[in-house]
Amino acid sequence: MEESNLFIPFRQKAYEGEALVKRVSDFYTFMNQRRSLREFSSKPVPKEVIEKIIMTASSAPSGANKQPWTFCAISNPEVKKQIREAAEKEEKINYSGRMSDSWLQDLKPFATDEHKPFLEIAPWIIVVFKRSFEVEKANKKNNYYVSESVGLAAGFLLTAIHNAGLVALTHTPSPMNFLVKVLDRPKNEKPYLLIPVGYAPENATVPDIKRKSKEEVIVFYE
Ligand code: IYR
Repeated sequence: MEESNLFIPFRQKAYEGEALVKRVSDFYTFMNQRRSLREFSSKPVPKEVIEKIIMTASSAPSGANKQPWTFCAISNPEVKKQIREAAEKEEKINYSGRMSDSWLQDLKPFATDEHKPFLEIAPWIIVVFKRSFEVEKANKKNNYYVSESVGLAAGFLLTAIHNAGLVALTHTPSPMNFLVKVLDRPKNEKPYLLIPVGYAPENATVPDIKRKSKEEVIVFYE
């Protein structure tokens, strides 16, 4: 990737007035329909779809444009099985003592437990890795604002998945180090999020949770 000081014209369509208000309202309505699912159909999703979704994620802003991320996309049943088994092993320990009582209480509405069958059922698992440094000619070069950058890319990823009419779960089996081994990742990569992706199954249900109101989340200083 070559960097240069060249500036090029910025092109983006702009909107005003009613068209602007309609556009942001429609997008809010669309995005507000996004939900995390813990059940998936096994219906296949083409590789080129996953590839394009990941490239959308990779268009996110990042510290000094270092793009400090790697996305591993897994459809191989044997690898998915290994991930499920390792994740369930950690989660069993979490649910039987590693998580506090108040944490378990907070999770009640989501009816989660240590069983993660969706890790084998979903046609794809995307594992997002953060790259805290790069190795250039045997020299370590730190990346900048790595967690912020990868978080932004993960947000873009979820948006692209939703736009595709697919569903996902932002899953964090903890600890996630087993993913480095299972996926044979280099030393500069740390697992950040594990995201099963696929179609929603028929008759899927989701917890009846509420999103905060604008009064709760916005403070204007006019
Ligand atoms: N990682 C566990 C527990 C869990 C934690 C939070 I915070 C959630 O929002 C959901 C689950 C699990 O995946 O079951």
